Amino acid sequence: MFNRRQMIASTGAAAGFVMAGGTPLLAETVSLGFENGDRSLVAYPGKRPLLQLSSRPPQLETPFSVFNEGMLTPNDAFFVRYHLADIPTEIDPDTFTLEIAGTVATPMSLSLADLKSQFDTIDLVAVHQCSGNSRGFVTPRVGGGQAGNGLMGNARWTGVSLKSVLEKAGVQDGAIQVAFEGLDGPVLPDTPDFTKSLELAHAMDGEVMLAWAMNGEDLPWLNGYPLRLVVPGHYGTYWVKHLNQIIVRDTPLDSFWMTTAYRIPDNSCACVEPGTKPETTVPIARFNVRSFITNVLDGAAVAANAPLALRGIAFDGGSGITEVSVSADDGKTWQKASLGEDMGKYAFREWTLSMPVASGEVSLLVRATNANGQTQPMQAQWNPSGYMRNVVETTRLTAA
Ligand SMILES: Nc1nc2c(c(=O)[nH]1)N[C@H]1C(S)=C(S)[C@@H](COP(=O)(O)O)O[C@H]1N2
Ligand SMILES: [Mo]
Repeated sequence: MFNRRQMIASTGAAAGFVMAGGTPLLAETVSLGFENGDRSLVAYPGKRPLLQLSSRPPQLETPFSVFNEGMLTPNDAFFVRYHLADIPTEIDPDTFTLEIAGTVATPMSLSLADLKSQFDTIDLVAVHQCSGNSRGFVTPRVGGGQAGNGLMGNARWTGVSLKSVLEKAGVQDGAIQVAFEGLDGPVLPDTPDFTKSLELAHAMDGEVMLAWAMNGEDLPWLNGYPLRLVVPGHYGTYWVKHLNQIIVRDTPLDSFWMTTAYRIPDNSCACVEPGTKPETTVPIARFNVRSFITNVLDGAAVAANAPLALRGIAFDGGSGITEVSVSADDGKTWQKASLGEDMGKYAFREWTLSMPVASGEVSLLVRATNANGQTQPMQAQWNPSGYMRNVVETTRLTAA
């Protein structure tokens, strides 16, 4: 383990990220199942070997088998995504401060100890998912990190509500947005710093959190130690890591990361005709509905004409999953799965189903529905950034 003050013993800039006292473990190559989807498993500080999408900045994907380990994604297997390569390598939790400024009555500087002692601690299980999760499966292909289905995870987050902190600072008339910045930054001067904003009402909803713990432990370094924003039900781009600055604004944040990146077509499917550009866009917001089989992987061989035990996960943007069904006949008939423990409307919902499969090549489809009646499309939808993929997943099996 690295000590709390210093994460990395030595990093030559060119060498990138090197674990204290060692070199990254290059164990094996894994195929994610699409063109150019071969990834090395690489171990970073605080992480087991994960699928490396890039090293500068570190982008690590969770191997899909992890989602069969339980409903909470282990900290050492949780995905990692950064935009900018100058990530903090040393943070002293005793001197770290969070600054609250802008359109507030009392600008403040809060230590971790202040946050832990001056506000009510809250706890929430919530899925965290990158907008570009599953982008590697998008056809026609789009630019950006070619990810499999591992840029998601479910954790118990502990911290304080952003509302309670903003109330203490006293939001003033004229405030319309709240902006968030972390300790990481660009390497080149022309690259825009990573900064995001939420509308004031969203920031004040009592659910958006400043979290210091994940699954009962300090945040892993690469997941935003010592403090990050948690925006339940909303895509990961808003979950600012190493959060050290909150600015209440009386004008909309004019940041590349709000006005150009992370925008989706302004329609109900967030989609356009493949290969075309949307006329108008809006900032990406809530997760759509997704479901996966986790215990039987694409390409598996199974026994025919015997009950096949299926298990998986489903989630949505916070209305809650009400139904998961599986079809073995291209969607003509569906069998309802049993839903597992309800860990809250933002969490992974486990499902199980035992169904016999006929011999031969079998395709299993899995589809979830949420409390708003929203479900998953049978045909993949497309947008130029490859965001929000949520087509009904197909698992192909050979039953003999
Ligand atoms: N400071 C900082 N916060 C950030 C980012 C970043 O590049 N820098 N990336 C965002 C994006 S796009 C995602 S998907 C999540 C990834 O969080 P994780 O690395 O903990 O999985 O962090 C978000 N917060
Ligand atoms: Mo992301």
